[in-house]
Amino acid sequence: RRITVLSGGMGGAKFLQGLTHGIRSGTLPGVAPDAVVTVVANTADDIWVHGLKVCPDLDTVMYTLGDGIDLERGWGRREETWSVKTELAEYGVEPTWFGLGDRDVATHLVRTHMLEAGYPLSQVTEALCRRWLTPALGDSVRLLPMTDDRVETHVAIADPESPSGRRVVHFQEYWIKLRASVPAEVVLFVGLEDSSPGPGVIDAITDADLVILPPSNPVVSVGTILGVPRVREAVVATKAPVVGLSPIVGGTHVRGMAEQMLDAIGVEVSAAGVGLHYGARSEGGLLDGWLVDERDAGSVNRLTDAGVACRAVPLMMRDLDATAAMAAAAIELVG
Ligand code: GDP
Ligand code: FO1
Ligand code: CA
Repeated sequence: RRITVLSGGMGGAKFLQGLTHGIRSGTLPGVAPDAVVTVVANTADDIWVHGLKVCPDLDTVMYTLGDGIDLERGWGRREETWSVKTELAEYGVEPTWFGLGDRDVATHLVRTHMLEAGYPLSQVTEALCRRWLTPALGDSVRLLPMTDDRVETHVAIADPESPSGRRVVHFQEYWIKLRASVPAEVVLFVGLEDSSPGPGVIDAITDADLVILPPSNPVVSVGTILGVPRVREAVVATKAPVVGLSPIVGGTHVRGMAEQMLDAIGVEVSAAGVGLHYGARSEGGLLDGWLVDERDAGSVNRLTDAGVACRAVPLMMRDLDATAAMAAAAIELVG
C-alpha cells in the first residue's frame, strides 16, 4: 500500500502521527503494517531569518514523526533553550518576534550550509530525515518538499499610512507577530507559478494507492502544494482514490488562521465550503471522499449530490487512537 499525504505543519503532522500509528498497529482497513507513506509537505511558509533558511512545515512534520517536537507549542524542539534568540535581541537585530530555538538553529545551520553548497532542498531534507525518521521508521515514511524552488506566502494587510492603503508582510510575520489579528486582504504566493514539483512529488501522487488531504490549512498548506504547477492536475488524474478530512470543525478552525485565509480567498469557512473548494472528482475537482466532524454532518449534501462519499465522525485529533480512527474512517470511505 502506497499512501501519499499532502501536508502542512501542525495539523498535517498530528494526522500523520495517527496514520503511522494506525498502520503499525494494523487498525487501518486493508492497510498492511508494511504500507509506505510519502508526505509531500508545504514549503511556502519558509522564511530566511538571520541568514538561516527555516522550513516550518518540513521541520514540524520531521520533528513530530521523529519525536523531537515540543507538544505544547506544536512547533520547534522539546527541551528547547533560547540563548541565540536572546543574544540577537540584545544586539537589537530584527526580527525579534521570530522564535528561534537553540536546538532548532542547528537544523537551520545544516540546511543553510547544504543549500549554499548547492544541494537542493529535497536532498537536504533527506539528509535531515536520516537522523529524524530513519531510526524509528526506516523507509516507511518519506518526506518530500513540494518543490525545491523558493516559494513564499506573503499577506497584504490594510495600512492607512501607505499610498496604496496596504502593505505586504511575510506569512510568518502575519501569523507570529500580528497573530492574524487583522484581515488578510490578499494572500500572495511569491514564486509559486514559476516553481516545479520537487523530485518524486508527481510520481508519489500518480503511483499512490491512496491520496489523503489531511486536516491541514486548505489555503496556505494544501492550497500551496496544489498550486505548484502540475500537482493539482496529478491529483485530479491519479487512479488512486483521493480522500480529505476537514480542518474546519463546527464552522471555524481548531487553531491557527485558516479562517482568515479562507476569508481572503472568498471561500466559506465551513467543512462543506472547504470540501466544495477542493471539488468533487466528478466535476473536475479532487475529492472522492470527504470526512467531516459530527457537528458538520448536515452540511455536505452538495458534495454527496456530486458523488463525493461523505461521512461525519469525531474529527478532533485528541490522541493517537482518535487520529488513527479518523484515518481508518477516511480509508474506509474510499475503499
Ligand atoms: P500549520 O502549517 O502549522 O498551520 O498546520 P496545518 O496547515 O497542517 O494544519 C493547520 C490546520 O489544522 C488548522 O486549520 C486547524 O484547524 C487544523 N487542526 C488542528 N487540529 C485539528 C484537529 O484536531 N482536528 C481537525 N479536524 N483539524 C485540526
Ligand atoms: N509559531 C509561533 O506562533 N511563534 C513562533 O515564534 C514560531 C517560531 C517558529 C520557528 C520555527 C518553526 O519551524 C516554526 C515556528 N513557528 C512559530 C510555527 C510557524 O509559524 C508555522 O509556520 C505555523 O504553525 C503556521 O504554519
Ligand atoms: Ca504551515
